[in-house]
Amino acid sequence: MIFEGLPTTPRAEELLDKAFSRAARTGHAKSGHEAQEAMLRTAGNILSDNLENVVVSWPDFGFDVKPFYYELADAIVDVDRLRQALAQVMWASRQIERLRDEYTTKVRNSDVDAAKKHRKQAFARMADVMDQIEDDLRYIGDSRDALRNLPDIRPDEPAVVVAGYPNVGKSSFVNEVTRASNEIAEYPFTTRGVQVGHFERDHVRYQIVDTPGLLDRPEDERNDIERQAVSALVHLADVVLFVLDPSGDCGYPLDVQLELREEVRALFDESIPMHTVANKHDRFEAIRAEGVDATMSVTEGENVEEVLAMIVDAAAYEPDLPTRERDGE
Ligand SMILES: Nc1nc2c(ncn2[C@@H]2O[C@H](COP(=O)(O)OP(=O)(O)OP(=O)(O)O)[C@@H](O)[C@H]2O)c(=O)[nH]1
Ligand SMILES: [Mg+2]
Repeated sequence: MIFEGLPTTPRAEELLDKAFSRAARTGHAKSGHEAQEAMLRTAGNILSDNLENVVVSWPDFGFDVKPFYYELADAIVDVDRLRQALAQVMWASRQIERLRDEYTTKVRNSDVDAAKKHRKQAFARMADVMDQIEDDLRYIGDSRDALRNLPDIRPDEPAVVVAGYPNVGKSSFVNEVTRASNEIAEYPFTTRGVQVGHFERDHVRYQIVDTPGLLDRPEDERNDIERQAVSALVHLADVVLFVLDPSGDCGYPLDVQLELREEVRALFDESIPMHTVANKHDRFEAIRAEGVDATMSVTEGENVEEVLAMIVDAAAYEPDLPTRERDGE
């Protein structure tokens, strides 16, 4: 995952403290012009190097970040704002280098008292620059914290998106089929998160996405983040599994659940297959609804494997095979 290794972002205050206290130590070890010059160089270098490191630790959103990840990232943070913040921090790094060089010349060309004044003025101006990017550093730090924990969603791996009203058994199903891989990652799209798990069939790794409270609401009740999350999911899905609970234990009558199914169907491209499974078969006899592809009971372990086989078939994933060299080449 491209955002995984991002280091913590220092705060402006923190960097200033570090730069000025190291500078003071360097200054103590010397005297006269030399002390002032060494202080300038130390503080200037620490600030500009640390700021530059913040920026270069990020992938370049214009080049290195694939559209899919860009969209995911943009669902969680404002990528434009983040890119602006990174540009500001780069500017600050250069600005502090310029101040370092400008004042080094001044310090060298003046008497000791004036040299000290110049050095102090340089520090004040460096602190000003740091003040100007205080919010940018905070935004970068918050973005890093939010993006670092994105689970490894891979656009090139087949993905099953599981939808349906609350309490119908979506998580029960996802937990059951991902038990072997024993890892489900949280994705902070919504207040309740989106979970991504994996399972393997015929040596192909599938992603299965649990979407509590995300797809079970009308479009106009979603906030911006949720809308973008839905849009990312819509692009990711290779197959949708819609889970019904005909027993009504979940608290939603069957006709209401079927209405939601239509809404979910409309969200995804027509080319994306959607299958409907009626869960909690231990709690109802027969289901009278159109377009139900299977029944199962996750808690009783009834038909779960078959439902999985059905969606794997629907995803019809063909791993890329190495293309054979043509004759005559
Ligand atoms: N009787 C019965 N209960 C089930 C079955 N599958 C799930 N449940 C129960 O239904 C309840 C809700 O299941 P969850 O898997 O949490 O439902 P969910 O769709 O993930 O719900 P949200 O996360 O709120 O959207 C739990 O108490 C499950 O134990 C089933 O096949 N039969
Ligand atoms: Mg759940």
